[in-house]
Amino acid sequence: MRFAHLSDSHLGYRQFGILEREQDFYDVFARNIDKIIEMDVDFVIHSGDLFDNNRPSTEALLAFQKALLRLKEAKIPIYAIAGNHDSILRKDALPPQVLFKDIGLNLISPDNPLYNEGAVLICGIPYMPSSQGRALKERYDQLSRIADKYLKSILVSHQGIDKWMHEDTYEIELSQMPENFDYYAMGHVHNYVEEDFGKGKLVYPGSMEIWRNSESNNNYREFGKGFVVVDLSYDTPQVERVKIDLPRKFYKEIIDYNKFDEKIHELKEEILSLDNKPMIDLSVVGGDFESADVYEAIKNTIGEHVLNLRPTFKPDALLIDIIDVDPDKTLDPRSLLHLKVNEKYGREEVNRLSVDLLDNLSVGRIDDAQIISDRFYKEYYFNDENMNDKDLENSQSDSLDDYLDKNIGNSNEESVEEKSNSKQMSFDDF
Ligand SMILES: [Mn+2]
Repeated sequence: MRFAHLSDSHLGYRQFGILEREQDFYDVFARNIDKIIEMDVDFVIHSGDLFDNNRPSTEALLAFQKALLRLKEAKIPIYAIAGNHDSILRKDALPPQVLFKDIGLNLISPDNPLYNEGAVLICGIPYMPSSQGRALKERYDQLSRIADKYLKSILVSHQGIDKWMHEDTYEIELSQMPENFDYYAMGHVHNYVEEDFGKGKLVYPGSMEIWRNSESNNNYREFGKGFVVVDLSYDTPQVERVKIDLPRKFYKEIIDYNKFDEKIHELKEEILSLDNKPMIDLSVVGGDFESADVYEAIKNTIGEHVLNLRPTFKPDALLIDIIDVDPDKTLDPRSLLHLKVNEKYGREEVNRLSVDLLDNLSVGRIDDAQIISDRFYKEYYFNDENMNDKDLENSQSDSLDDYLDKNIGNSNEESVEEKSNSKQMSFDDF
């Protein structure tokens, strides 16, 4: 039994507001689907961030509809979960994926977390923010108990695991993951990851396109972008990386000002040989020059042959030791916030809450931020031990739906007011 595993297609993303970049993401997605059909797999798993946001444009919806209909024609079923980009936390709100259920999308959701493909269990949970890490762990364990009853099982999940995430921006530690699945079909990390884990393999296929410039990195040069094909007929799943060419080249060039004329013309020659206009990150360093003059010279030489040009200038006068600073790290607002909140409160769950709130509030997801706050409050301030024990006793594997329903919550949960007197901590603890 062979299946294709892909993730993080981010349909609808328009990098730097450039229309061609939006189209690139659609083209790449179609190329991945072409190749999957050509390889004649038994089914497909998509591990989240199918769309770049939870209100996709018609173009983005159409790009997926086309792919889905082609898979359907080829009689290849597809299973998918929602990622952090394309999920809606409010309980009764409908995620965009729902539009495709009637034409064949098997959506793995809190209401339908379990599927069978032949004798193989396919199960999972949509993205959960890091402030709900404890609940996430419980849900993994629940699915793990169900997997025990199957000969082969696949866990589908869109989460950051500590080993592959920046500092503290993960939701779960590798050591907390259940170990009895044959294959961990992960999404969220945009680099390619293939790891022996538990009984089998854990794979992040990575993003399908370069979603942030920083993804044009060593991992990309080594593994490319694309998907994997997994063969489950062996004791340990066999994983084959399938690279899909991107429509556009990314350059990250550093030019010594003393060789500027020579280098910029070499670059121009190379660019002219490409089919599509590239994206260019260009730093001019060293020497004595005016940034504005060099900028003019760059624009006049290659400006009309590139899709996007991001120049930086570091003449001798500015070359202190800024070159060693990793801008992704030090200026990442999530890391900064995490750091600051940690200095003030020193509590990991509060750090995580702050980052979750930033992620949602900064893109206008007010409702989701409210839900995250409510859940956090319930998890850490109404943590009634009796109730939790009872929940766990009652959670038979066949009542997973009820269990998830109860735990994933329901913003108007019964007992908030009743229990408000039995709290264990107060907000003053912050
Ligand atoms: Mn993603």
